[in-house]
Amino acid sequence: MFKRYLITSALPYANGPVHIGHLAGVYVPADIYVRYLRLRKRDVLFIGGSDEHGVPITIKARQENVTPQDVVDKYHNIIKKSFEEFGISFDVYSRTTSKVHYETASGFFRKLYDNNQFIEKTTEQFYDEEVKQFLADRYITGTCPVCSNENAYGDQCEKCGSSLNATDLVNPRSTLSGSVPVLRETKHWFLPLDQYEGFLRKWILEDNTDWKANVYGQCKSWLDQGLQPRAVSRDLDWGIPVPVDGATGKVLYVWFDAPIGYISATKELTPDWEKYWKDKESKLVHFIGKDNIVFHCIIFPAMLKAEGTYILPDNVPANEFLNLEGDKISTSRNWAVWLHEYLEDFKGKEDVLRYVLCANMPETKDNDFTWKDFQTRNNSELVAIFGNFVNRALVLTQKYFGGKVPSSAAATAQDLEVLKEIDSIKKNIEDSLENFRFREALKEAMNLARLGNKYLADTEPWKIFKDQPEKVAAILNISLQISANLAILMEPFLPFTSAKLKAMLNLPEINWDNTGSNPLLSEGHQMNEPALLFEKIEDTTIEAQLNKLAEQKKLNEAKNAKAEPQKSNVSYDDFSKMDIRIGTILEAVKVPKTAKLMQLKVDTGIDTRTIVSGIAEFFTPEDLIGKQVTVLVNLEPRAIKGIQSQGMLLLAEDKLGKLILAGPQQSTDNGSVVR
Ligand code: B3M
Ligand code: ZN
Repeated sequence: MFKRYLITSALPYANGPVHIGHLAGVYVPADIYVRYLRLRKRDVLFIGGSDEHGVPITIKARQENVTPQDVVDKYHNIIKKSFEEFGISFDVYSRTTSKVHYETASGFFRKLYDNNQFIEKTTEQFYDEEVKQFLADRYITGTCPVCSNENAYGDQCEKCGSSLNATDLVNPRSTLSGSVPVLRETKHWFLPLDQYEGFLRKWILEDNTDWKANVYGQCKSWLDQGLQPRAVSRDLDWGIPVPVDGATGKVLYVWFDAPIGYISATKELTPDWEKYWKDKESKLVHFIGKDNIVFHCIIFPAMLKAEGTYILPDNVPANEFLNLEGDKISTSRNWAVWLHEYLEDFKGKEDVLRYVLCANMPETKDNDFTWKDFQTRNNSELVAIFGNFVNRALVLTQKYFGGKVPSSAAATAQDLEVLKEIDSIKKNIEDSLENFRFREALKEAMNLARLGNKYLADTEPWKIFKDQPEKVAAILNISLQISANLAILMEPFLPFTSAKLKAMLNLPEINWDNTGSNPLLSEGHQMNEPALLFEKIEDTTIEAQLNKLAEQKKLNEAKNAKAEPQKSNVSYDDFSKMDIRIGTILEAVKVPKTAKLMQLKVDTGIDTRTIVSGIAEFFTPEDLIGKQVTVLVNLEPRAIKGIQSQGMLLLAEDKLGKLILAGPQQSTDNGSVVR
């Protein structure tokens, strides 16, 4: 067994808030694992922080028209706060723009440089002549040479996970100007990964055969393709300057500095950091998503090996991706459930999301999050099983025994059998958690609630109290022992619920190791008033979330929709038959008993006339009165709902079918002819 644990979770780019995909992939499993280790009294540090360098940040800064520093300040704070509220229990949540990180990352580079671990090479790299800038990483896209994904980045294809050099891309394009880039010479420092191939093959393929199949498989395929030297510097103005002479305008590659961020954050946390990073008796585990595997299993270990004084990760339990309602989560398409929004919409229901994301965790394959499943898991698992069981046990104890734990003296062998089952369930949870099988662990923990629920349903203590109060005492005693075990064994998964339950049980401080069939609550122990642990989630709540997504889908479709094709030509004569004028709307009232019709009085400069128009869905009378509009005045008059309409307003219809008042740019005399 290891003496201590160092648990890291991928540093999210501070270019946007975090969403359920990040949570299910990285932070929920990491937090469960860490909470479990803490409960077992292991020496553990949980490291997190924001990744604040690299092109993802500068791209966002350009989009928002602010500085990169503004971007990282904004999102670092949003991310940090929402992690806290969601109960992700970091020992430190740092950031890679911190002073200690600059020093640590520079020092790391400098040591490798001084020991001649880099190759200094002048190579040709893509350059955008329009914006006069080298195109690092995400500044360039093109077709992935491995999987033909047309939107691969200069350093990585997110579709197949390949790590790329920009010059590998087919049909490269600048994301800054859209132009075809040219090649220009520039000097950079390369980590000769090819020289580490032998070491990596042995370390991963022979010594780490216990890694998850998805992780091991990806590593093997990279190693089998052969490793190339990787540039660890970039021509960018945002990042940690390359700490050597003659490197003006060059910064460390973000994937060089970011993993060192784990070390910097540990330094920030404790002066004892070296114990965790350099002692063979420490177990280092990286929680990441599958798109980060190459960086954590190949490149960072090679860096650590080159440096020479650090331990290597013992495991890298990467998860696959979570989809949302059958579609890939995407920040640019805003197709996501954002954590900070969830926390607003579902106050006090942090554990529901933790539960659903764990139950549905993409451990071995991509999985789908749906709001319907979220509701079902809440209503028919958390409420109907866990909540219902605990509530019945506590309410009945309150009712029959004034909230004092009753005597188990009358327990039969059968009753005690139920208690015994806790031991095997606990053992299963431990085995699953130690091996990063979180879904299975949660299922086992829920089995304990199921066991209790079934026990009460089978014994029906509410029916026999009058005749057999001692028997009821024993049943409730056992049910309360199960509840107390649930309070501890569920804590890694549902920390907020566990705290509530502990308070209701008035549970003394109990270690994980004391849980099991030995009673946790002694006879006569006074408990507090029970309250519901979970509440039902109504259809309307789910519909609101689904509507929000449907709106987003519409917007995305509209963004992609092309403008209507041009109609066939008309002669000038035909056109000049139309008499189009500028007019002012004087009055507007909705036509009663219709949804769409508005009756308008318009000053056309020629006269004041009535026009009936199908615009009431989009405007209130106040939006219209006093506005100048374009009017087709010689349209054949006709009666609409019994009102004589003389002419037609000309409005623009956007891609979503919404009408827009698009009148003259400048106010002018009514009656002015439009031609
Ligand atoms: N920021 C990539 C990501 O957010 C990257 C992880 C760094 S971990 C050292 O997926
Ligand atoms: Zn690819």
